[in-house]
Amino acid sequence: MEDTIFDKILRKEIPADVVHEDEHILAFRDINPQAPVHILVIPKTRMVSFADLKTQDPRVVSDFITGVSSLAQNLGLETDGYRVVFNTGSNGGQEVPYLHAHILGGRRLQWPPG
Ligand code: IU
Repeated sequence: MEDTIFDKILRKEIPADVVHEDEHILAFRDINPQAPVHILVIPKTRMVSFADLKTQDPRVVSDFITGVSSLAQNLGLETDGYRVVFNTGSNGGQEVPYLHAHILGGRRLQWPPG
């Protein structure tokens, strides 16, 4: 698998504005935020995209998704709501080939996305 900028952030070779880290996930602020709160969450188990989740150990999937949900709560986003996005592949607009969830909140988001 290609070494990406997120691998380097995980290894602390590149700085990032980390908001949460535990044994399963790392979460940091997006450098080009699209909402007042825009966090990227990556699993420590390396995967390219959302498409890889179906072949993972269910505990890995659960730890990742539960981590995203808990983080959104801890960020105070549950009251007004938020959005979780997994851009997947080229049509999905995925630029970094390391699975990441975007958590977007802090404003009323538009639908449908472009
Ligand atoms: P995408 O889903 O792969 O398109 O999203 C990649 C995101 O990673 C995008 O929102 C970038 O602004 C963000 N990002 C970052 O936060 N830090 C970086 O060093 C790089 C991209 I490169």
